[in-house]
Amino acid sequence: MKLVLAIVSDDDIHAVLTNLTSKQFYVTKLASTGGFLKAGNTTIICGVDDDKVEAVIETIKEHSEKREVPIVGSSGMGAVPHIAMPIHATAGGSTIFVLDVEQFMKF
Ligand code: 2BA
Repeated sequence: MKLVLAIVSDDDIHAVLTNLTSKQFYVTKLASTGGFLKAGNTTIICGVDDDKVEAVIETIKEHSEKREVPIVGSSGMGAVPHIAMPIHATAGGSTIFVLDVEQFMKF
C-alpha cells in the first residue's frame, strides 16, 4: 500500500477532489500554506493499493496541471490613457509525493 500526498493549488482542488472521489478513492483534505509564497494551498492524502497509485497520480495531474491564464492589465502610461494589455499569470499546479505505508488499519 502507498500513501499519495499531494499539495494542490486552491485553483484546482475542487476538480481534483471531485474526480478522485467519483473514482471511489478515499481522500483527506488538509488546509496548508506554502512556505515560499505564504499563500494557502491544499494538501490531500490518499491511501491506495500499489496498483492504483498511477490512477491517483493521473487524476491529480489531469485536473491540476500548471497553465498560463490571461489577466487584464492596463498600460496607463503618458498620453495614451489605460490601454488594456494582455498579461499572463500561472494558475494551478500540484506537487506529489508517494510514500510506502508500513501498516494500515481502521477501527
Ligand atoms: P511549486 O514548486 O509548484 O510549489 C507549490 C507548493 O507546493 C509550494 O508552495 C509548497 O507548498 C509545495 N511544495 C513544492 N515543493 C515542495 C517540496 N519539495 N516539499 C514540500 N512542499 C513542497 P510555496 O512554497 O509557496 O512555493 C510556491 C512557488 O514558489 C513554487 O511552486 C515555486 O515555483 C516557487 N518556489 C518555492 N520555493 C522556492 C525557492 N526556494 N526558490 C525559488 N522559488 C521557489
